[in-house]
Amino acid sequence: MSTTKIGWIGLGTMGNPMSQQLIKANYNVTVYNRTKEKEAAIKAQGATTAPTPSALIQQTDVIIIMVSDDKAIKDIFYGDDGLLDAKTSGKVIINMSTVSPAISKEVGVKCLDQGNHYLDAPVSGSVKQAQEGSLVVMVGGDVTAFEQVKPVLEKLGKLAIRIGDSGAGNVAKLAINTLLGIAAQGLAEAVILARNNGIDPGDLTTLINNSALGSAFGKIKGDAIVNDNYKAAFALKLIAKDLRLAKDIGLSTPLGETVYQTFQQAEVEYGNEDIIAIIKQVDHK
Ligand code: NA7
Repeated sequence: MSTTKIGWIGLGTMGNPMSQQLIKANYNVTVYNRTKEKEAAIKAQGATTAPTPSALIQQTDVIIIMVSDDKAIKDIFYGDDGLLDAKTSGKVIINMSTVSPAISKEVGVKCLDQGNHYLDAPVSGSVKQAQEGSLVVMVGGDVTAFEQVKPVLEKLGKLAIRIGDSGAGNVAKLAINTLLGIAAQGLAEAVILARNNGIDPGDLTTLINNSALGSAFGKIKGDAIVNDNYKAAFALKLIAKDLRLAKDIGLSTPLGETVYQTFQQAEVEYGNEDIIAIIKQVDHK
């Protein structure tokens, strides 16, 4: 068993399989989730639990956070019994959630004042990659802290690279997810154009997947369209959130603006469905 004690906060769609990877890799893992029922599965695999973020940081060395958004980060750091309440130093806190660069810079400074390091380390990849430990991890923050936790990050991802100072990981992630939104809407619009002119969507996606445009994303989402399966692997409301964050840091280009508008509108009706439910929004136009 590794001697590094891991504290894990956030057992949602991504956090649950990711934290399980660390148990499989023989780390000692302590978890905290706001909704306690979600702790049962990982407890059954050998994790212990902490009642609050403050208790969790005191018991562990490396704290990994995988929660929804900036609000969740604020609650976890600044809330009663939050991470910043603890009198403890020498820890590395890794925030793998997709949040704004601004919140990372803000809590990064607070962590340093506390005597701890903060890294922003969002991931590219979905549930399948989380289960396989094959995510792509992009890190912003202190070089030495990054080198210290790199072996842990490499259990979660096939690639973990530091790309700059605090907030840099968040910026890279927002750029990638802008491309993701454009790819989803682009695939949806191509299928609609073909279908409206008598081409079977399954035939079109087969052609796309065997062309130079073929991709893992296109294959999975093309199958989802053909099978009319919009169960969220990556919830549409999350990409809508990411596009808002991207807009906050300057997204204003033609495709960026369009995809931003389309996803904000789609979120109202299809927010809890998968990102590729964007096809239902553009089909209504
Ligand atoms: P999920 O499945 O929606 O999970 C979200 C997690 O965040 C879950 O553990 C939530 O706890 C937790 N959460 C949300 N709000 C709060 C607050 N206010 N306080 C504490 N904990 C909170 O998201 P995913 O796993 O799909 O995605 C995680 C990130 O990766 C996200 O940034 C994506 O954009 C990418 P709960 O169980 O609801 O109590």
